[in-house]
Amino acid sequence: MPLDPALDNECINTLRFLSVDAVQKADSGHPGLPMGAAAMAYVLWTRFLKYNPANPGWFDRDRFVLSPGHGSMLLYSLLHLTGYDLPLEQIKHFREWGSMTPGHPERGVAPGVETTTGPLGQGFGNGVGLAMAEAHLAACYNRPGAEIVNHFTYGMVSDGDLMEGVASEAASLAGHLRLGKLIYLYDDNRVTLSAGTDITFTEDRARRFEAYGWHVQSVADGNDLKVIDAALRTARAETQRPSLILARTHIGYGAPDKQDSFESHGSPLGVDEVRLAKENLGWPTEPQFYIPEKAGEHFRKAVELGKSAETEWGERFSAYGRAFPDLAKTFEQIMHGELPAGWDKDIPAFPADEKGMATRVAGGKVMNAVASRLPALIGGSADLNPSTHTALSGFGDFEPAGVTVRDKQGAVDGVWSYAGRNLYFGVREHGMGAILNGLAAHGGVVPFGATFLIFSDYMRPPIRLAAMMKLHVIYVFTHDSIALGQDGSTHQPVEQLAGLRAVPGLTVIRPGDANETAVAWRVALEAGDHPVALILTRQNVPTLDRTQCAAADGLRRGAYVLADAPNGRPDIILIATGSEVGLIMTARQTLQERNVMTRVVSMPSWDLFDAQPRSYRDQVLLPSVRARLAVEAGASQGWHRYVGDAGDVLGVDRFGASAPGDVLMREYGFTPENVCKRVLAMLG
Ligand SMILES: Cc1ncc(C[n+]2csc(CCOP(=O)(O)OP(=O)(O)O)c2C)c(N)n1
Repeated sequence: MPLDPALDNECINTLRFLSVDAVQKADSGHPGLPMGAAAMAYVLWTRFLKYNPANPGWFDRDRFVLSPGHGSMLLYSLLHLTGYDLPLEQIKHFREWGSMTPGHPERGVAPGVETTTGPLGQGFGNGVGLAMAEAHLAACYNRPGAEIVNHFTYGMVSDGDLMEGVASEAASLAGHLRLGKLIYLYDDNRVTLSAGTDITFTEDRARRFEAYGWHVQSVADGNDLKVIDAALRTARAETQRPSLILARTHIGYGAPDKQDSFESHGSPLGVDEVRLAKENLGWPTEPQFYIPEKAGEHFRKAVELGKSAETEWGERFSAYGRAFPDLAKTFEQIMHGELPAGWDKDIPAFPADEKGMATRVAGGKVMNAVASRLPALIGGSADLNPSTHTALSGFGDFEPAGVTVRDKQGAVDGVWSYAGRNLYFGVREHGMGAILNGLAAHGGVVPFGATFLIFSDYMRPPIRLAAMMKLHVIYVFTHDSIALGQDGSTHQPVEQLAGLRAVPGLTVIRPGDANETAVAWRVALEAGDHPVALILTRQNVPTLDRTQCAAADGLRRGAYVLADAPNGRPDIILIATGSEVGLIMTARQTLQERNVMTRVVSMPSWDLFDAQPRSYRDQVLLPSVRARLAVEAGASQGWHRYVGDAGDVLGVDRFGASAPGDVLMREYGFTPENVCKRVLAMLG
């Protein structure tokens, strides 16, 4: 590309002032970052990034994540100028009701936004997941001379991102994994929302990232296009380490009174300062939203470039399809997120068994039964494989190949490379959550991540983002109640179920026995466009005799009548989830002997139940039967919605304690006797 410094400068100022004008018009937003980081964004987007504005979903595009989402106007300006379907009108309606330009970039709202960012640090983690997905798919599907997966993951990260712990977790893992195609530009402007970093953040960032195993470069002037260009080239050539380019920039660049001040971070510059900034950088003060013709044309070359890049890829993919028809078919399937025919053929049916099986164990069996037919399923735990039972046996370890590893204890076997389907997140739940989002956002993989339910608290930010982004992520949360026992109250979840159920768009399922667990996994794998959390027990629960009660498939509707009063007219409805289903089934026997007729409802998922038509919900929770008892070893919050004001809840509304699980369950009242007592009290 011929060098034309005047044109470059015009393009960069176009980015700056589109952003500044939009923030000013909205009277809200963050002008400082776009002004300071426009130059490096320009270099990346016009010289390196591979994308097709006409098809934002093109599978082999490079991914770009703007981790400091508050700089959204920079991204919107880039998307508009390079020809994405984001009209100037949308820029003019930045932050307005119904616009495609919300305050922080949201996946699915403006085309070209890969992940929803704003909570600092999350985007950093997403990028690691995106790069892991690329590495995995490349290892599985590329063949010598036939590379159908070959793209970079770029990101812009800020001081705030690097301060947040989640970025440290993700950076540590990315360094270990040697993700050479992950490249971050660090907007090193040394100013945050309310302060200079001199009073908050003085560690040596370059050495910190070197210690993580990253390839680190420093650029003294973030407006020096030549140096940025060279640094990006060097980063791309480094295949063994992720790259961080620390580019010294100036927040609010060009604003005479606000450059380098936190005042330019999160408020409009003000009409006068906008005028002064434009004058200072030689920009016409009018009209607003000015796009010089030549700059516009230059940015729009991306349309043609993108089209030919995708066409060329399409031809390569056709040739690949001729050479490797089976692989190509599988690739098409995973790319479109389709489940292959017969994927669930090998899911076991578990025989009735009084002693039973922990649902975490049943879950592990189901995952392993489907794994060979579902190549997209990949995942792992935060250092808890022996406890969560989530290893995919024989499906290999996702690790950099060719590295000598002294101690492979804990590995699963099979390949030792990016083709491995077992991910090792280490003790990094928060990072795991953000990485899972990146994996799912990439597409081509269905990621799962496992830990103890109590530590889902460490993952709440990415979980709510997964739900917001409608990402198909599967969480496996085991050790789901006080019944986990002697690890004590620090490890015993109480309020976590209620907290997860409160997340809009997250399906939470707490299956009652092995067969419900199998159905829960089916629901999770079929979910497609939203996250699902499976809540599983540590302890054994009886595997119900399905010849004596309803089929486990009822789980699909969230709640179902497991066993009914003989005459269909119960005195009371007993409702439970998970490990408490077996308990109310036992209590039912005793009550029946005392002439109390019960209906037993298994209610593994509020979300699935709430989505049913009223008629079905009324069939299950008969409106005429107001005596209802819900039994769940978790916070009672929310249950009154189902038991009504005449009902009762046997829950856990205090912290647990350290003792054997069965002792705790007894002490907390989870016994058939206590259930009967509560029922009899209710019925007077
Ligand atoms: C997790 C999280 N905490 C707090 C905030 C509020 N916040 C938005 S931007 C910001 C500081 C930004 O500093 P930096 O990342 O350096 O961005 P810059 O000021 O350079 O634009 C803060 C604290 C946030 N978005 N996310």
